[in-house]
Amino acid sequence: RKEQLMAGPNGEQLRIMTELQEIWGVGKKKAQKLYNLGLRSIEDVRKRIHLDSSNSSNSSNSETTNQKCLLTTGQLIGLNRHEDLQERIPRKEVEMITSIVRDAVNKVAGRNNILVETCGSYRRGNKSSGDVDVLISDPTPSGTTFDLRNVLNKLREDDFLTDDLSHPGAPSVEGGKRQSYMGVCKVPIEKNHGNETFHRRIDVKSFPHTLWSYALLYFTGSDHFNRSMRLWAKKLGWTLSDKGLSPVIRQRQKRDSSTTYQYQDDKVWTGDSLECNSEEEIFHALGLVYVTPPMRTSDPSAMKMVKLVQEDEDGGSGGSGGSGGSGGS
Ligand code: DCP
Ligand code: MG
Repeated sequence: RKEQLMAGPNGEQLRIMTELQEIWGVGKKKAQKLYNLGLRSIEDVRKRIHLDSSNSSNSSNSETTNQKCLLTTGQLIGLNRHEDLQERIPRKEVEMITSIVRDAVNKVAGRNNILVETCGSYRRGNKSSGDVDVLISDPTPSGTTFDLRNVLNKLREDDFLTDDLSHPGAPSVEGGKRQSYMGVCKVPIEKNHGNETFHRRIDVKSFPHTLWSYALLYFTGSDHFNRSMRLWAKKLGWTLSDKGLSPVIRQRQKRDSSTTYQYQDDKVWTGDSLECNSEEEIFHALGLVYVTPPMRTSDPSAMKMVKLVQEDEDGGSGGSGGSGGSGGS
Protein backbone atom coordinates (compact mmCIF):
# COMPACT_ATOMS: atom_id res chain seq x y z
CA ARG A 1 0.00 0.00 0.00
CA LYS A 2 2.87 2.30 0.84
CA GLU A 3 4.45 1.65 -2.56
CA GLN A 4 1.18 2.55 -4.25
CA LEU A 5 0.83 5.74 -2.22
CA MET A 6 4.43 6.68 -3.00
CA ALA A 7 3.72 6.34 -6.72
CA GLY A 8 0.51 8.42 -6.43
CA PRO A 9 -0.02 12.19 -6.55
CA ASN A 10 0.93 12.68 -2.86
CA GLY A 11 3.98 10.43 -3.13
CA GLU A 12 6.51 13.22 -2.76
CA GLN A 13 4.78 14.61 0.34
CA LEU A 14 4.69 11.12 1.83
CA ARG A 15 8.40 10.63 1.17
CA ILE A 16 9.22 13.96 2.84
CA MET A 17 6.97 13.26 5.83
CA THR A 18 8.60 9.85 6.25
CA GLU A 19 12.03 11.52 6.28
CA LEU A 20 10.90 14.12 8.84
CA GLN A 21 9.61 11.34 11.10
CA GLU A 22 13.13 9.95 11.30
CA ILE A 23 13.74 12.68 13.90
CA TRP A 24 13.19 11.13 17.33
CA GLY A 25 9.88 12.37 18.79
CA VAL A 26 8.48 13.62 15.47
CA GLY A 27 5.25 11.82 14.62
CA LYS A 28 2.79 12.21 11.78
CA LYS A 29 1.17 15.38 13.17
CA LYS A 30 4.44 17.23 13.73
CA ALA A 31 5.76 16.10 10.34
CA GLN A 32 2.62 17.54 8.69
CA LYS A 33 3.12 20.80 10.60
CA LEU A 34 6.74 21.05 9.42
CA TYR A 35 5.66 20.23 5.87
CA ASN A 36 3.00 22.94 6.00
CA LEU A 37 5.71 25.42 7.04
CA GLY A 38 7.45 24.62 3.76
CA LEU A 39 10.18 22.40 5.22
CA ARG A 40 11.05 19.61 2.80
CA SER A 41 13.90 17.74 4.48
CA ILE A 42 15.69 17.26 7.79
CA GLU A 43 18.32 19.64 6.46
CA ASP A 44 15.59 22.28 5.95
CA VAL A 45 14.51 21.84 9.59
CA ARG A 46 18.13 22.24 10.71
CA LYS A 47 18.53 25.42 8.70
CA ARG A 48 15.26 26.86 10.03
CA ILE A 49 16.23 26.13 13.64
CA HIS A 50 19.65 27.69 13.03
CA LEU A 51 18.05 30.75 11.44
CA ASP A 52 15.58 31.06 14.32
CA SER A 53 18.30 30.91 16.93
CA SER A 54 20.45 33.53 15.18
CA ASN A 55 17.35 35.75 14.76
CA SER A 56 16.42 35.41 18.40
CA SER A 57 19.91 36.38 19.51
CA ASN A 58 19.65 39.54 17.35
CA SER A 59 16.14 40.59 18.28
CA SER A 60 13.43 39.76 20.74
CA ASN A 61 10.28 40.15 18.66
CA SER A 62 7.34 37.80 19.18
CA GLU A 63 7.68 36.03 15.81
CA THR A 64 11.01 34.50 16.79
CA THR A 65 9.52 33.37 20.11
CA ASN A 66 6.90 31.43 18.15
CA GLN A 67 9.47 29.84 15.89
CA LYS A 68 11.53 28.75 18.87
CA CYS A 69 8.71 26.31 19.57
CA LEU A 70 9.18 24.60 16.19
CA LEU A 71 10.50 21.50 17.98
CA THR A 72 10.17 20.34 21.58
CA THR A 73 13.31 19.83 23.68
CA GLY A 74 13.20 16.08 22.99
CA GLN A 75 12.75 16.58 19.25
CA LEU A 76 15.69 19.02 19.23
CA ILE A 77 17.85 16.33 20.82
CA GLY A 78 16.54 13.92 18.18
CA LEU A 79 17.54 16.38 15.46
CA ASN A 80 21.01 17.00 16.91
CA ARG A 81 21.67 13.27 17.27
CA HIS A 82 19.83 12.24 14.12
CA GLU A 83 22.78 10.83 12.18
CA ASP A 84 24.08 8.74 15.09
CA LEU A 85 20.62 7.48 16.00
CA GLN A 86 20.08 6.17 12.46
CA GLU A 87 22.95 3.71 12.96
CA ARG A 88 22.06 0.16 14.05
CA ILE A 89 23.63 -1.05 17.31
CA PRO A 90 25.62 -4.32 17.03
CA ARG A 91 24.87 -6.98 19.67
CA LYS A 92 28.35 -6.60 21.15
CA GLU A 93 27.75 -2.93 21.87
CA VAL A 94 24.29 -3.67 23.32
CA GLU A 95 26.09 -6.02 25.72
CA MET A 96 28.63 -3.32 26.62
CA ILE A 97 25.80 -0.86 27.33
CA THR A 98 23.96 -3.45 29.45
CA SER A 99 27.04 -4.16 31.51
CA ILE A 100 27.67 -0.42 32.12
CA VAL A 101 24.08 -0.09 33.41
CA ARG A 102 24.40 -3.29 35.48
CA ASP A 103 27.65 -2.07 37.10
CA ALA A 104 26.00 1.25 38.01
CA VAL A 105 22.96 -0.53 39.49
CA ASN A 106 25.18 -2.82 41.58
CA LYS A 107 27.32 0.08 42.77
CA VAL A 108 24.37 2.29 43.72
CA ALA A 109 22.45 -0.57 45.38
CA GLY A 110 25.55 -1.93 47.13
CA ARG A 111 24.62 -5.51 46.14
CA ASN A 112 24.41 -7.53 42.96
CA ASN A 113 21.13 -9.44 43.11
CA ILE A 114 19.12 -6.83 41.20
CA LEU A 115 17.81 -8.11 37.88
CA VAL A 116 19.07 -6.19 34.84
CA GLU A 117 17.92 -7.63 31.52
CA THR A 118 18.05 -6.16 28.04
CA CYS A 119 14.95 -7.04 26.06
CA GLY A 120 13.60 -5.75 22.71
CA SER A 121 15.17 -6.95 19.49
CA TYR A 122 18.37 -7.91 21.37
CA ARG A 123 16.57 -10.55 23.44
CA ARG A 124 14.91 -11.84 20.27
CA GLY A 125 18.44 -12.54 19.03
CA ASN A 126 18.65 -9.87 16.31
CA LYS A 127 22.17 -9.16 15.04
CA SER A 128 21.64 -5.44 15.62
CA SER A 129 19.12 -3.20 17.38
CA GLY A 130 17.59 0.22 16.89
CA ASP A 131 17.82 1.03 20.61
CA VAL A 132 18.60 -0.65 23.94
CA ASP A 133 15.65 -1.62 26.15
CA VAL A 134 16.89 -2.33 29.68
CA LEU A 135 14.55 -3.70 32.35
CA ILE A 136 15.41 -3.61 36.04
CA SER A 137 13.77 -5.22 39.04
CA ASP A 138 14.67 -5.72 42.66
CA PRO A 139 13.49 -9.21 43.69
CA THR A 140 13.61 -8.28 47.38
CA PRO A 141 11.18 -7.04 48.61
CA SER A 142 8.99 -8.00 45.69
CA GLY A 143 6.34 -5.28 45.92
CA THR A 144 8.55 -2.22 45.57
CA THR A 145 10.04 -0.52 42.54
CA PHE A 146 13.82 -0.03 42.50
CA ASP A 147 14.42 3.72 42.26
CA LEU A 148 16.31 4.52 39.05
CA ARG A 149 17.20 8.10 39.85
CA ASN A 150 20.52 7.57 41.63
CA VAL A 151 21.62 5.11 38.95
CA LEU A 152 20.82 7.66 36.26
CA ASN A 153 22.77 10.35 38.15
CA LYS A 154 25.77 8.06 38.32
CA LEU A 155 25.53 7.27 34.60
CA ARG A 156 25.39 11.01 33.85
CA GLU A 157 28.43 11.67 36.05
CA ASP A 158 30.29 8.92 34.16
CA ASP A 159 29.47 10.70 30.86
CA PHE A 160 27.57 7.63 29.71
CA LEU A 161 24.16 9.33 29.48
CA THR A 162 24.50 12.34 27.18
CA ASP A 163 20.87 13.51 26.80
CA ASP A 164 17.63 12.97 28.72
CA LEU A 165 14.43 12.55 26.74
CA SER A 166 12.33 11.97 29.84
CA HIS A 167 12.89 12.06 33.58
CA PRO A 168 11.37 9.41 35.85
CA GLY A 169 9.46 10.68 38.84
CA ALA A 170 9.80 9.14 42.28
CA PRO A 171 8.51 5.56 42.48
CA SER A 172 4.92 5.53 43.70
CA VAL A 173 4.63 5.19 47.47
CA GLU A 174 1.99 2.50 47.30
CA GLY A 175 4.30 0.46 45.01
CA GLY A 176 3.21 -1.70 42.12
CA LYS A 177 4.02 0.89 39.44
CA ARG A 178 6.83 1.06 36.93
CA GLN A 179 9.41 3.84 36.63
CA SER A 180 10.55 4.75 33.17
CA TYR A 181 13.44 6.67 31.60
CA MET A 182 14.24 7.50 27.97
CA GLY A 183 17.56 8.97 26.95
CA VAL A 184 20.67 8.89 24.82
CA CYS A 185 23.94 7.21 25.82
CA LYS A 186 27.41 6.71 24.43
CA VAL A 187 29.94 4.06 25.41
CA PRO A 188 33.00 6.02 26.63
CA ILE A 189 35.93 5.63 24.25
CA GLU A 190 38.17 4.04 26.91
CA LYS A 191 35.57 1.33 27.59
CA ASN A 192 35.52 0.55 23.89
CA HIS A 193 39.28 -0.09 23.62
CA GLY A 194 39.92 3.39 22.21
CA ASN A 195 37.30 3.06 19.47
CA GLU A 196 34.76 5.84 18.98
CA THR A 197 31.09 4.75 19.14
CA PHE A 198 27.83 6.44 18.20
CA HIS A 199 25.20 8.02 20.42
CA ARG A 200 22.55 5.38 21.12
CA ARG A 201 18.92 5.52 22.24
CA ILE A 202 18.40 3.81 25.59
CA ASP A 203 15.23 3.08 27.58
CA VAL A 204 15.54 1.98 31.19
CA LYS A 205 12.47 0.76 33.04
CA SER A 206 12.15 -0.42 36.61
CA PHE A 207 9.34 -2.80 37.58
CA PRO A 208 8.16 -4.25 40.89
CA HIS A 209 9.14 -7.90 40.88
CA THR A 210 5.48 -8.98 40.85
CA LEU A 211 5.28 -7.65 37.26
CA TRP A 212 8.68 -8.91 36.08
CA SER A 213 7.39 -11.67 33.75
CA TYR A 214 4.81 -9.33 32.23
CA ALA A 215 7.50 -6.69 31.70
CA LEU A 216 9.85 -9.21 30.04
CA LEU A 217 7.09 -10.42 27.73
CA TYR A 218 5.93 -6.93 26.77
CA PHE A 219 9.36 -5.42 26.12
CA THR A 220 10.71 -8.43 24.26
CA GLY A 221 8.05 -7.96 21.58
CA SER A 222 8.05 -7.94 18.69
CA ASP A 223 5.31 -5.35 18.53
CA HIS A 224 3.42 -7.48 15.99
CA PHE A 225 3.79 -10.57 18.13
CA ASN A 226 2.51 -8.61 21.16
CA ARG A 227 -0.48 -7.36 19.22
CA SER A 228 -1.28 -10.88 18.15
CA MET A 229 -1.02 -12.20 21.70
CA ARG A 230 -3.06 -9.32 23.14
CA LEU A 231 -5.78 -9.93 20.58
CA TRP A 232 -5.81 -13.60 21.57
CA ALA A 233 -6.14 -12.60 25.25
CA LYS A 234 -8.91 -10.15 24.34
CA LYS A 235 -10.90 -12.88 22.59
CA LEU A 236 -10.74 -14.90 25.81
CA GLY A 237 -12.03 -11.97 27.92
CA TRP A 238 -8.67 -10.88 29.33
CA THR A 239 -6.49 -7.83 28.97
CA LEU A 240 -2.72 -8.36 28.66
CA SER A 241 -0.10 -5.65 29.15
CA ASP A 242 3.05 -4.95 31.16
CA LYS A 243 0.68 -4.42 34.09
CA GLY A 244 -0.54 -8.01 34.11
CA LEU A 245 -3.20 -10.33 32.76
CA SER A 246 -6.67 -9.49 34.09
CA PRO A 247 -10.24 -10.48 33.28
CA VAL A 248 -12.25 -7.60 31.80
CA ILE A 249 -15.61 -6.86 30.29
CA ARG A 250 -15.37 -4.51 27.33
CA GLN A 251 -18.13 -1.99 26.77
CA ARG A 252 -18.25 -0.44 23.35
CA GLN A 253 -18.58 3.33 23.64
CA LYS A 254 -19.14 5.88 20.92
CA ARG A 255 -16.37 8.49 20.97
CA ASP A 256 -16.75 12.19 20.37
CA SER A 257 -16.15 13.32 16.80
CA SER A 258 -12.64 14.71 17.46
CA THR A 259 -10.99 11.28 17.57
CA THR A 260 -9.91 9.18 14.61
CA TYR A 261 -11.77 6.07 15.66
CA GLN A 262 -15.51 6.18 16.11
CA TYR A 263 -15.66 3.59 18.87
CA GLN A 264 -13.50 2.67 21.81
CA ASP A 265 -13.60 -0.24 24.22
CA ASP A 266 -14.09 0.85 27.80
CA LYS A 267 -12.60 -1.89 29.94
CA VAL A 268 -14.22 -2.80 33.23
CA TRP A 269 -11.83 -4.89 35.32
CA THR A 270 -13.67 -7.86 36.83
CA GLY A 271 -10.77 -9.31 38.79
CA ASP A 272 -7.12 -8.87 39.78
CA SER A 273 -4.22 -9.80 37.55
CA LEU A 274 -3.11 -13.42 37.56
CA GLU A 275 0.15 -13.97 39.37
CA CYS A 276 2.52 -15.37 36.76
CA ASN A 277 6.09 -16.00 37.89
CA SER A 278 7.51 -16.68 34.44
CA GLU A 279 6.73 -15.91 30.83
CA GLU A 280 5.88 -19.60 30.37
CA GLU A 281 3.10 -19.24 32.95
CA ILE A 282 1.59 -16.34 30.99
CA PHE A 283 1.50 -18.38 27.76
CA HIS A 284 0.01 -21.34 29.59
CA ALA A 285 -2.60 -19.17 31.32
CA LEU A 286 -3.77 -18.18 27.84
CA GLY A 287 -3.82 -21.79 26.63
CA LEU A 288 -0.78 -21.30 24.41
CA VAL A 289 2.47 -23.21 24.13
CA TYR A 290 5.51 -21.21 25.15
CA VAL A 291 7.18 -19.32 22.31
CA THR A 292 10.89 -18.57 22.85
CA PRO A 293 12.08 -14.96 22.28
CA PRO A 294 13.79 -15.66 18.91
CA MET A 295 10.48 -17.01 17.59
CA ARG A 296 8.54 -13.91 18.68
CA THR A 297 9.10 -12.19 15.38
CA SER A 298 6.76 -10.48 12.97
CA ASP A 299 7.42 -13.45 10.74
CA PRO A 300 4.14 -15.21 9.86
CA SER A 301 5.63 -18.60 10.78
CA ALA A 302 5.87 -17.51 14.43
CA MET A 303 2.31 -16.19 14.34
CA LYS A 304 1.20 -19.51 12.93
CA MET A 305 2.71 -21.29 15.93
CA VAL A 306 0.40 -19.39 18.23
CA LYS A 307 -2.60 -20.28 16.05
CA LEU A 308 -1.54 -23.91 15.70
CA VAL A 309 -2.03 -24.37 19.42
CA GLN A 310 -5.57 -23.17 19.07
CA GLU A 311 -6.14 -25.69 16.27
CA ASP A 312 -4.46 -28.45 18.29
CA GLU A 313 -6.63 -27.69 21.26
CA ASP A 314 -9.78 -27.62 19.16
CA GLY A 315 -8.78 -30.93 17.62
CA GLY A 316 -7.76 -32.39 20.98
CA SER A 317 -11.10 -31.65 22.58
CA GLY A 318 -12.90 -33.20 19.62
CA GLY A 319 -14.43 -29.78 19.06
CA SER A 320 -15.71 -27.90 16.06
CA GLY A 321 -12.40 -27.92 14.16
CA GLY A 322 -13.14 -24.43 12.92
CA SER A 323 -10.62 -21.63 13.32
CA GLY A 324 -13.04 -18.88 14.29
CA GLY A 325 -14.24 -20.23 17.64
CA SER A 326 -13.60 -18.47 20.90
CA GLY A 327 -11.22 -21.24 22.05
CA GLY A 328 -9.65 -21.69 25.47
CA SER A 329 -11.44 -22.13 28.73
N1 DCP B 1 6.27 -2.47 22.09
C1 DCP B 1 4.93 -2.78 21.86
N2 DCP B 1 4.13 -1.89 21.22
C2 DCP B 1 4.63 -0.72 20.78
C3 DCP B 1 5.97 -0.38 21.01
C4 DCP B 1 6.78 -1.30 21.67
O1 DCP B 1 4.48 -3.85 22.24
N3 DCP B 1 3.81 0.14 20.17
C5 DCP B 1 7.12 -3.47 22.75
C6 DCP B 1 7.54 -4.53 21.75
C7 DCP B 1 8.90 -4.12 21.34
C8 DCP B 1 9.43 -3.55 22.64
O2 DCP B 1 8.33 -2.89 23.23
O3 DCP B 1 9.66 -5.21 20.88
C9 DCP B 1 10.59 -2.61 22.45
O4 DCP B 1 10.24 -1.58 21.55
P1 DCP B 1 11.25 -1.09 20.43
O5 DCP B 1 10.57 0.01 19.71
O6 DCP B 1 12.57 -0.80 21.04
O7 DCP B 1 11.32 -2.33 19.41
P2 DCP B 1 12.39 -3.48 19.23
O8 DCP B 1 13.35 -3.52 20.35
O9 DCP B 1 11.60 -4.69 18.97
O10 DCP B 1 13.15 -3.10 17.88
P3 DCP B 1 14.38 -2.09 17.67
O11 DCP B 1 15.55 -2.90 17.28
O12 DCP B 1 13.94 -1.19 16.56
O13 DCP B 1 14.60 -1.34 18.94
MG1 MG C 1 14.38 -1.80 20.97
